[in-house]
Amino acid sequence: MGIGNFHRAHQAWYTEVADTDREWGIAAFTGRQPDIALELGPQGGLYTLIERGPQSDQASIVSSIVDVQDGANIGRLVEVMSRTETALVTLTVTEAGYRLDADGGLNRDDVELTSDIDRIATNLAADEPGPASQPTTVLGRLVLGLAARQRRGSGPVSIVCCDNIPSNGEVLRRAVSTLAGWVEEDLARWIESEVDFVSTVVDRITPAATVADREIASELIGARDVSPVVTEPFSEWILSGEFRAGRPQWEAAGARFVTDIEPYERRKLWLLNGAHTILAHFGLQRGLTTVAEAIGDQEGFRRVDEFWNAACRHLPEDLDLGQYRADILERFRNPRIEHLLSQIARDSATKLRYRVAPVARAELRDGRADRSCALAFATWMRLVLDGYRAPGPVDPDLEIAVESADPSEALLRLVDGELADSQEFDDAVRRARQA
Ligand code: CS2
Repeated sequence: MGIGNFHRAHQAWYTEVADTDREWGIAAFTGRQPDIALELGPQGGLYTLIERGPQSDQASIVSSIVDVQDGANIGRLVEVMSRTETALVTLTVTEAGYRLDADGGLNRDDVELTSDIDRIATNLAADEPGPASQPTTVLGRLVLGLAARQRRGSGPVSIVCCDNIPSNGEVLRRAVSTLAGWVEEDLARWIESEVDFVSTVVDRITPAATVADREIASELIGARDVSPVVTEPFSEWILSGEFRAGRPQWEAAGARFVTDIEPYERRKLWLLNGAHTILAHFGLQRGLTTVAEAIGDQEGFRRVDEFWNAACRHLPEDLDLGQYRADILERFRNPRIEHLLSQIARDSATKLRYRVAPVARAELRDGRADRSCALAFATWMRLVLDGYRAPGPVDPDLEIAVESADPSEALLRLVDGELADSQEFDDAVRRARQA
């Protein structure tokens, strides 16, 4: 579920490389918009993956996606998910796609989500479900697919969350079980016993491809491709969980399976994604466009470095953090990867919650209101209050916070209640806003 560039540069590529016997195939469903299905469908799911190194491009054709569908095609989703041979559902729908609140629970005020409860119930009761009974949220669609699987007795399945959320498997388990329980207690119980939720750390910088990239791809492969994906050579996938229904041998393509994933999650979300979010707001405010430009700016680098120092105080030392930091810098500086800051600045409230807030909270517990974290919040607030909005759908909660009597407090609360309750941190953010 979710067939954006990242899924195609990551899980589809791992499956392609690992599954040399061609035992597996991905039925891919778009998320918010059907566009990629319209592009990829006529190509039979095939596309070029351009690995863009600092010096040159390398192209390969990925063929692991065997069926491409508009996510709104619920009938097809239900049919695929209820087949016994369907073993896995991966999700790449962005952090905000899960519609969680600041405490990590399902947002009960979310109208789409609550409407999905009725839609799922109506759908399950109907012989031929009509359009009004089609869930529209990712979680709603997933729950309906699982209900169909339960009814057909197709056995266990693994759900593999591939979005940048800490404990993403557990978080998804809670969200899916909660939503399922609102529909039907029995379904929630079946999910608890038959569905494996796998936590993962995913990493591969994948900027949006441009029109020029289509030509480059077509030239490299000697055929027309309207939907290539550009990515960096680096890639990482760490997974933790059960796969009762089986899985491709992703380790053959470099994936790692671990029992304790938490330290890896923190390392990646804080150091790489945290730096991205800091650079995005800082760079946009300075009139910069790409990550490479923002990290090339002395002040941009300084802000990241200070934040990393704070984050590393709360990471295990045996994770080779010095090397990890050096590698990130090299990846960010890849001058041929045009990673737009505006792409990263989407859904910033949710991103700050997972990437910067945990470091700020850990520092507070040690008695410090960390300056680099406060500055990260302050820079975002200034940008938003100056009227900047990243391309994409309007976030009504953000607009309410901006219009409130005390936007500084309201924006902080939108990200993290604990930080907003801390007088010390709130003061530090206000000081940073004035600096
Ligand atoms: C980025 C991520 O857009 C963003 O918020 O921080 O997409 C980042 O590029 C990936 O997580 C890299 O693995």
